[in-house]
Amino acid sequence: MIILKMGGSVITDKSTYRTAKPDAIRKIVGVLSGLNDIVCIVHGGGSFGHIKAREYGLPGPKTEMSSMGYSIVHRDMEELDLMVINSMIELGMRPVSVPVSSLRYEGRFDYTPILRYIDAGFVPVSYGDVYIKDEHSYGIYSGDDIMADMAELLRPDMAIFLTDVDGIYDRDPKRNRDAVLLREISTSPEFDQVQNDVTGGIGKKFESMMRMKKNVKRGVYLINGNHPERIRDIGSGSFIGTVIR
Ligand code: ATP
Ligand code: IP8
Repeated sequence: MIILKMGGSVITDKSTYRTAKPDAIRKIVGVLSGLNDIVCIVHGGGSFGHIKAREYGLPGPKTEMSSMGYSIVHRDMEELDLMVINSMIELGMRPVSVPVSSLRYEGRFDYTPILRYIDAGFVPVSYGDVYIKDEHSYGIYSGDDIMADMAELLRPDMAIFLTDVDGIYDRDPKRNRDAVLLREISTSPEFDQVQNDVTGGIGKKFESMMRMKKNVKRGVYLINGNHPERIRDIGSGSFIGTVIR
């Protein structure tokens, strides 16, 4: 059993509002459609989530402005989600979209609909999303948080995160040409602050990955989503990526 998150850094251009990378989505789905143990897919927001969230004060207190932002961010995330869903259907998968904004009851997320879809043979797809936190405030639940929750519920063999770099490095590989890829890790490196990300960037992602490792049998992987075929190399000597166990 595998759960997988397509990161916003690989399926969108994170610096330009509402800009998807349809070829990257198709390439990833092409590999996923050939695996028979994918049970749940999650995707991030990239430029469909983080840019407007920041602009409208999300996460944060309920105001006229943030309420408008809530609708816009959710609409944009649905648009990105539809691209993922369309690719999956075109490649013969049976996806069903389950947004977490509709799963919040009494201060927690109720994942029963996702579990029902898995039991019925569908591949539920969820994504980082807005949610009503309480009477006075809105939250943003990251795809990384959803992955951690799924790991706890499903106890999968593997959890795979796809981003636009080869794995976890000792420093941001985009800013440091001599950054070193960490192939197997158990403690946190120093992470640079990501300015355009309302859910904490790579540092927060690493925390979620660490949190979930006890619930994942074979390991939590971070792989370059521009080379999704590397998923098939997991466990072999030629594998390129990072595993946390
Ligand atoms: P989203 O939250 O939109 O779904 P994502 O899950 O794809 O995005 P990001 O939060 O954007 O992931 O994190 C990936 C980015 O983190 C990479 O583009 C990389 O440049 C940056 N990064 C910073 N420090 C590191 C590091 N030490 N190792 C790996 N990546 C790093
Ligand atoms: O991109 C947050 O999810 P993430 C998405 O997985 C939004 O961190 C709506 C900003």
